[in-house]
Amino acid sequence: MNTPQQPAQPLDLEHYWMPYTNNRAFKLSPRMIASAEGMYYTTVEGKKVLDGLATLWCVNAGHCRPKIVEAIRKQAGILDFSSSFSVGHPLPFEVARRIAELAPEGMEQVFFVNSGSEAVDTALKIALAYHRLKGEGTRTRFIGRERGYHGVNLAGISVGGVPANRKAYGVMIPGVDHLRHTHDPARSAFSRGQPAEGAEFADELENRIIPLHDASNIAAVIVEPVSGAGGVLVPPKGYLERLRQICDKHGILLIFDEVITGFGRLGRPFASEYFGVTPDLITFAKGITSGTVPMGGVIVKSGIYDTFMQAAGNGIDFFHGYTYSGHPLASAAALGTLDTYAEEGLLTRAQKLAADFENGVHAFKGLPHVIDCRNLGLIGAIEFAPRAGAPGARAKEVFEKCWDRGVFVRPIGDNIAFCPPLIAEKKHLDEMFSVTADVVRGLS
Ligand code: PXG
Repeated sequence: MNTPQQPAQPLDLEHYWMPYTNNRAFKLSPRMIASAEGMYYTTVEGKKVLDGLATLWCVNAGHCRPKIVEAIRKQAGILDFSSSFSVGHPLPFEVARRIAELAPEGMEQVFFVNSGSEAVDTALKIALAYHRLKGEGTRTRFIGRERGYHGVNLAGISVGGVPANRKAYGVMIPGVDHLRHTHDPARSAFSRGQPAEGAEFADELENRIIPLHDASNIAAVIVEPVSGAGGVLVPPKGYLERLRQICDKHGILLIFDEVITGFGRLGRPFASEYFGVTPDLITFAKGITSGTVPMGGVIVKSGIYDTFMQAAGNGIDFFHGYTYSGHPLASAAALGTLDTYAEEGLLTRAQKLAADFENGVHAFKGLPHVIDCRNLGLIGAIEFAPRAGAPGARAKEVFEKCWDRGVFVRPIGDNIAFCPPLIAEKKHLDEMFSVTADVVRGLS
């Protein structure tokens, strides 16, 4: 049992500007978590709340798992910090080796950062520098996708396609175009798993975007294999394969942003393996440490790494890196997490739960206002018809009422997303879905 730290005096909420939060509403009526264990949080009032979103799509091993906690504790007393700039320490080398073992064949090198947003900007910079080293320095454009979420840094929101994340920030980085999203409720609502229709959405790359910009100006295409924060959009069958073929044909790098799908979400270590499509770069974060200590990274095809090494002569090969790249505590947390995943078979466990999860998601069909149910592996969403004049209100109400009844799920626009830790058992799925369904039945 974890004993939460109690503040010395009543909390002053005034000074912390919370991210992605309605600060005024929160501070009037805070939802405050004191501790967590396994599948559950405990609030400061002592209420248990089932974590139906692996917190923010990251706590894949569940909360406060002993091996991970112990690895972090121990490392803090051995080597608190040492950088990776020209001097090193052993841990990130070992983490990189373990990740390369899990990654698709031919993707052997890992560059570490501290978040998904940094991973995305790093991958885009690798793409630019790579083409320049190959003598194709005109390849400077990036192609993202509508409803894509690639973090919050300026390059990430530029290739991203969530309007609210872009609206306040002007032109962002130039030279970006977007594929259309793959959400197609007219043909594909209530698809179980991958929609059968829609592979041809990928053809827009070849039919519109490449003719418009010319392939010689395009560095990379970046997509989430399954988009998460954009509302859980599952790729149509054949879509990712088509993107891969078109990129190959035109010398364009393909980046899979696996910040959510990495580390077991679809029942394989990476979604790339699940779909049988190998990108040139994979971004990851979240699940690498099961959310415990910030860490992210980019896995690259060996040919890309080799290009940098060959071109560098005696100098630095990549003018990029963060003070905390390969941080000892994050690396220790990653090793504890990877051990936990291996010992408990968590990176393939979603396969066992996927059928129950799919049935649970699709049991919402027919409930009030539900216009779509989507799922793959252990990620899913239900979508409501927007309330007249108040888009997003239904999902927000479901989130709040579920929280009050001890289940944490995430509202995204008019969607409710489900993404439980990979240690979930059927009883947890039942609890998550039955509480949510009860709340949905009462929706006006
Ligand atoms: N790429 C993807 C695919 C993500 O889901 C990031 C990059 C950025 O990661 P960092 O570590 O910089 O946050 C993410 C993060 C939501 C939500 O609204 C989703 C994320 C983060 C916070 C909220 O569901 N995904």
